[in-house]
Amino acid sequence: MDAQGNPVARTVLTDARTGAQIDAWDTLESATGDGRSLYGGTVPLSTTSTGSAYELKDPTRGNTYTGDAAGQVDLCLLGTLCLTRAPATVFTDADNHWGDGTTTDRASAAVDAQYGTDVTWDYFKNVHGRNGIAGDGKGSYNRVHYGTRYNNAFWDDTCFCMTYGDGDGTQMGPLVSLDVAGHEMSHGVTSKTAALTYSGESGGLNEATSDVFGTLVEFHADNAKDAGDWLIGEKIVRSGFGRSALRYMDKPSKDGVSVDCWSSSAADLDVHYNSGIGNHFAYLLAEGSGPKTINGVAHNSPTCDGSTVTGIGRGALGAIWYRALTVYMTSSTDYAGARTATLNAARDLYGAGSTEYDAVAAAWSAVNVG
Ligand code: ASN
Ligand code: ZN
Ligand code: CA
Repeated sequence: MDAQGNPVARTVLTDARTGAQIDAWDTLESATGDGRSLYGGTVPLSTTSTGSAYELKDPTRGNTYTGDAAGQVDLCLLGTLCLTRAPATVFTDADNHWGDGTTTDRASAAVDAQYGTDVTWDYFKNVHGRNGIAGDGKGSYNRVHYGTRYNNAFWDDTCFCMTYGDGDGTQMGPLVSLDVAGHEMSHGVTSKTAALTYSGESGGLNEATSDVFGTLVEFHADNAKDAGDWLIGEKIVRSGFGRSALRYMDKPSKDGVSVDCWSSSAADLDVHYNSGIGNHFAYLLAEGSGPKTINGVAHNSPTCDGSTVTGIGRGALGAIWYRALTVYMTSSTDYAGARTATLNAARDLYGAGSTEYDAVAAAWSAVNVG
């Protein structure tokens, strides 16, 4: 193990007569490859050379790797108590050029998942100074091709890993897009920080946190093949799904199930629906109210109180939300508490009475919080 907890296989060459060390080197070496992804074009990949082949494992990002779940499913009791985790066999490749950009090659979805993990790692490291999901430099892993026609992806604290289905092909394709990868990995960040309880309003904030960072990850990638927008899952939905994305952060109610505005019954909703309040706040804070075309995608955000909100940009949103999440929110934080937490964060970062501080207050008021 090195200082970061990464496995190191050291080969030592010794003089057979004297036993003296002649040379020593690490057999696991970082190599630069590339992959043809399903959604992001050809992307660079940092992989591990084993000498005879390459593994889809990134020594520069805590040995985060991607494995093939090969259609297996976990065995769980009561929905959550999982006795076994299907082993994921790390992908290997002979020439370090991975996938073919289509589902014909099982490695293509793995390229997207590994790329999504890379970009998310870089986003948290470069923008927030966070070294890995847990902040300890250690990587996680991805399992792709989980189950059969499985229309979901999820983060699991117990394995510290992400799991992706291939979708049923009618409603969804493989769930390995950048925003979904960023969403799932951010559940790991939340669990290691505020640990927002996954029900009621705190659950909505947990989900909103993942949508916010999943979106900021998508923007951070700056990949023209999957440019940033405030939709979640626009790359994975198919015509059978009946709409263009899983969720719409500018106006969450566009999905037919989420809410745009806080009310006293918000806590009763599924966490993927009352997250709309937090998503709507985040959009308004970054981009402002009214119509706005971003990377060719039309957005249009209303306010619940008829006010006009002027956005302060995605960078300020990310800084404020991250500080609120890691310093001020706790497991039981609700929307009123999130208003206080983000105002505290904005005060720390920009000062009380700053444009940013006032915008946080205005954006929460615009979604009926406070
Ligand atoms: N994809 C979902 C999510 O991450 C899975 C779940 O319901 N937990 O929120
Ligand atoms: Zn989620
Ligand atoms: Ca998106």
